[in-house]
Amino acid sequence: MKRRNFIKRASLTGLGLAVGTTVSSCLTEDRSTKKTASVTGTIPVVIGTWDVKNSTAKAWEVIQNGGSSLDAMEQGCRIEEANEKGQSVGKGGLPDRDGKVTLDACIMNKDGDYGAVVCMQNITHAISVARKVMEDTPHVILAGKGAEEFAVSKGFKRENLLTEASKKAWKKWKEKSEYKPIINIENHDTIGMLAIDKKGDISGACTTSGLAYKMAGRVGDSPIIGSGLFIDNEIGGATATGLGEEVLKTVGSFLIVELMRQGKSPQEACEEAIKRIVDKPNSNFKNFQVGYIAVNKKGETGFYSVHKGFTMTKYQDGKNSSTPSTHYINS
Ligand code: SD4
Repeated sequence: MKRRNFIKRASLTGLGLAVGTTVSSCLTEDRSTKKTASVTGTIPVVIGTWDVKNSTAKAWEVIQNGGSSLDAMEQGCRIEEANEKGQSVGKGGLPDRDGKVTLDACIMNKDGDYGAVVCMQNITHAISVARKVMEDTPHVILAGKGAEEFAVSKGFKRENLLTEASKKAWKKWKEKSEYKPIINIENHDTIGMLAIDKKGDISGACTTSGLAYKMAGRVGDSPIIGSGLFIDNEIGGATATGLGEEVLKTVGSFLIVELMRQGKSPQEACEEAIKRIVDKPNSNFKNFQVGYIAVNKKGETGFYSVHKGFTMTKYQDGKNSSTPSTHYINS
C-alpha cells in the first residue's frame, strides 16, 4: 500500500469513518467526557475564533448558496476586517508602537494551497490579498511594501486603517509605552475561521492586525502556515488565536491536524496542543492566552485555551452560536 493511501486509510479509521464498531464506540466514549466537543459532527459547518457571529453567518450563507468553503472563509473574514469597532483586525486595528497598523493574513484551500500577506499596511481586506497571492502568484507569502503594491496592482484601494478610536488608544499607551500582553484584551477579535462545505471540502483563513503596540516589523502566527492555520482536506483543520510567539514555537495548528490524523478528536487535539505550550520548560503560561479551534472531516469540532475568556462561534445544523471554551487554568 502506498504511504499516502496508508495514512488516508489509517486516519479515516481513526475518525470512525470506516465501518469498525470498536473504533466508533471508543470515540463515543471519548466524546462523552468532553463537554465542549461536538457530539455529532455534521456538515456543512463553519467555526470561528471569538464571538464572530456576523462572520460565521456570512460564511454559512455563502455555503448554503452553493459556494465553496474557500469563498465562505474569505467572505466571512471580510466582515470583521471591515468592522472598525474590532480593534484586532483590518480597519480600526490597533497599531504598532510607531502608530502604524500592519496586517497579517492567510488562507488555505482544500488542495493544500496557501497564500499570505505579512506586515501589510493601508489595505483593509488582507484576507482577499492573501487569496490573490495564492491564486495569482508563484509565491506563498508577500511582505510589507511588496504586499501593498501587489494589492494595489490587483485593484485594492489604499485606505488609512488607523481610526480615531485606535489613534486615541495608541496615544494613551504612549504615555507609558509599557509593553505587556494583557490576557484576552489585546487579543479579542483576531479571526481564524474553518469551514466544510456541502461537498465535504475544508478551507480555512486567519486575519489580524496582530498584537497591539508590537515592535515595528513584528509578524505573529496568524499568517504562517502550520502555526496560525493548517488544513488537510483528508483530515481536518485548525486555527489559533492569542500570543502568536507561543503558537509559532509549537507549530500549533499543524500539530492539531497531525494529532487528529493519529485518531484524536478535535477536542483532544486542541487540549494536547495547549499542553505542549504549558509544559515547555520555563513556560510563562500564567501570563498569556492562546486558544485553538479545530474541525475534523466529519464536522466534529473542538476548542480549548490556556485561560478562561476564549469563545468559539459555530454555525452548524442551521444554528449560529458562541460558546465559552474550557481552559487549562482552573479547568
Ligand atoms: C498574533 N495571534 O499576532 C495573533 C494575535 C491574536 O487574537 O490572535 N489575537 O500573535
